Amino acid sequence: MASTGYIERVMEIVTKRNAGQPEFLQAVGEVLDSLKPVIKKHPEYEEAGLLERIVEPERQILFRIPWQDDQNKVHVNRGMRIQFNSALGPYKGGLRFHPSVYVGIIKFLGFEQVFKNSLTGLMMGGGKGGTDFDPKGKSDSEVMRFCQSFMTELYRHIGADADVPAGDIGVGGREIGYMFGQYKRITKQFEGILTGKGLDWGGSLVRTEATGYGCVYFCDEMLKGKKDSFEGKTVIASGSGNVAIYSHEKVTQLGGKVVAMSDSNGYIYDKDGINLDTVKRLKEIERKRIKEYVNEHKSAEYTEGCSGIWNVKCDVALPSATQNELDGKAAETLVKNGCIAVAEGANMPCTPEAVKVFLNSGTLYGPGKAANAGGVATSGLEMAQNSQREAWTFEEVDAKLNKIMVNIYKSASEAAEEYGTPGNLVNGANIAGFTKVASAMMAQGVV
Ligand code: NDP
Ligand code: 2IT
Repeated sequence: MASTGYIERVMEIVTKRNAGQPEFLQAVGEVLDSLKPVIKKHPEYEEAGLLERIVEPERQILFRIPWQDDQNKVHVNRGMRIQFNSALGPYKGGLRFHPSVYVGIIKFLGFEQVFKNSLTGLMMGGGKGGTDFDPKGKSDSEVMRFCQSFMTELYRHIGADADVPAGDIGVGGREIGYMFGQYKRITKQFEGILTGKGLDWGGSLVRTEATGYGCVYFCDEMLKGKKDSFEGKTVIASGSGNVAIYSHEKVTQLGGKVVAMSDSNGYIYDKDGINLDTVKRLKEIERKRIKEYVNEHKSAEYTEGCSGIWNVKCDVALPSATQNELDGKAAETLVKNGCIAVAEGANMPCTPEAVKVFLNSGTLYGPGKAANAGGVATSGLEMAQNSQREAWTFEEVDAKLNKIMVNIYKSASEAAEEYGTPGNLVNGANIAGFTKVASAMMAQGVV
């Protein structure tokens, strides 16, 4: 028998040890809460100190990133890579470049990544990295010099079979290219040490689209469970970055209409459906603000402030910008307006209060570690292609991505059912992700 209060005791340790890191405590608290029935079934986990180990990163690397702007002024940012858990494979997870980045955010993301990667069924451990550098308003040369300085330290900690970073907020194809070039220059090795690479030099087709497409595939599975589909649905996809853009693309292909998108300044609403070509050009090429959209589309309105987006009436919400962007009040508004499904494109975009509202109201709710796992899954497929020195077709990768998302939905639903909370994909995803990592850690001894 596991002694009563094991989970609570572990949470106490985590709270004490990680004071001042609310996002990390939020992510750990949610997972531990789901694990109660699993711990009851596996008393041996307590003796093995399994939870104490799983909540502590294996390694945390912090470093200085000095770089010079176009006026030769020197700036110093802080870089970090958190290698959270390698029970299932090399550390894998993105790099975030955003001024809000500090250890607590990267730790929450690394912790989530461990279970997300497990859910994909591919052999990947979990990690995350980043910096408080803000790429907004910087020239290409400044971003290049920054990326080179970042990699000048990071290169010694990563490797195709050790740790394979990728993109996240503020890191896309441009940044991955600059970092890959610097790694190659320092080590003279052309290796798959990053994913999200360009298609001509080792990248995988569908990686750019993967998180958004995967999130919509996942949501489609939730809808199918209710004999429903995206056909004719009105959809909000918050954010206007990589995840929001490709969610929009797939929703549209499946017969839905995305009417609202945002950035950190505000949101646009277009009742006719947002024109994706305009958003792609503004965001991917010109790197402009979303409010510029209304200059080109008279049917659209712009509202200052991004949190107002949840007041827009919709059938399906895909929060795809950042953590805690959708709170309890926003969730109540969505439910009141008839929203039937929420799938998290972003990591932890819904606050715990919002999650409660969705679960209690019977709204279909797909948590990020399940719904947005398509990005890292396709990174795993990129690693497989790199190892084989092969490149698969778009159709091949897309079919594999779809199958992975269907499987994630299936294993989360089945685990939810098996452990007594049918339909609760929060519990289901946490349990299904955890059990694989836990049994690997048990087999690998106290490390
Ligand atoms: P991008 O940098 O491409 O886009 C981020 C979008 O979110 C932008 O529109 C940005 O607006 C907005 N945003 C970022 N921070 C904030 C903030 N603090 N408040 C309000 N809006 C904000 O990033 P991605 O699309 O890649 O990532 C979005 C989310 O998806 C993140 O949570 C990420 O962790 C998650 N994710 C990404 C994956 C991927 O493969 N890229 C995989 C799985 C999850 P602005 O331009 O104004 O900053
Ligand atoms: O949060 C995530 O899963 C990502 N940013 C993608 C990570 C990856 O390694 O592709």
